[in-house]
Amino acid sequence: MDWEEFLTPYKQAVDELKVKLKGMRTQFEKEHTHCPIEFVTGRVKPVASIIEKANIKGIPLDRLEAEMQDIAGLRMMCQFVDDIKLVVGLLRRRNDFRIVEEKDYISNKKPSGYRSYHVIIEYPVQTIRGEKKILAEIQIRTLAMNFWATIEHSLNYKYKGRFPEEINLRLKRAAEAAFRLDEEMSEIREEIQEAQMYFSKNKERAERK
Ligand code: 0O2
Repeated sequence: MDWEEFLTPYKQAVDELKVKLKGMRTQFEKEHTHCPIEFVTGRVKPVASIIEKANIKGIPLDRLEAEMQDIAGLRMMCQFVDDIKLVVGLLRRRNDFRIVEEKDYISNKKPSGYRSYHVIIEYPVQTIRGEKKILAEIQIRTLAMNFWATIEHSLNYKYKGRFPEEINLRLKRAAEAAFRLDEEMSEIREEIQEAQMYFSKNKERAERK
């Protein structure tokens, strides 16, 4: 398997999608309206992780393109839970890719405590041999959901999912705390947004002087 050749369109897709999704943020900033997107990241899954996941899920290497949805992965972080719906709505209205599946791990959190909204897209990459459609996964989550998932992911790397009981308990409690943090922030959402808008306008005024 020539991994470099296989991953080239995925790298291109991640680069392009990062520009496009970050562009959404810039457009909100220009309008001085509340920006539902805090920041955007993207990555191509490392080869070792692709092989490991393929083994676990029993995906033959010649079926990766059709069956592994997150070789190209984008992440959009939001301040508030309600922003996630807004962002998903914006993604649904775009016509530069097709949504093939949506996974709502916010209404239905995973047994691990993981919460996030996943949108699987089919993205057309333009190559010198014509168009190639690839699958990509956009994860949309709040900063609190991201904090928890990042920590859990690194612990998972160390313990391979077999957490000692103490860590397991702490992770469950941390997931509940992240959920409550999101709820608390939603309660004072309007107050926070007014303050942020005031700050953003003043900053622009100061820069113009
Ligand atoms: P990495 O290292 O992020 O690339 P499914 O059969 O649909 O249940 P699948 O195909 O794994 O399973 O899709 P799913 O569940 O939507 O998960 C895809 C990605 O979501 C994962 O990629 C993680 O990034 C994230 N994710 C899902 N569950 C968890 C979780 O319990 N904890 C954390 N921290 N992240 C999670 P990878 O390949 O696991 O990892």
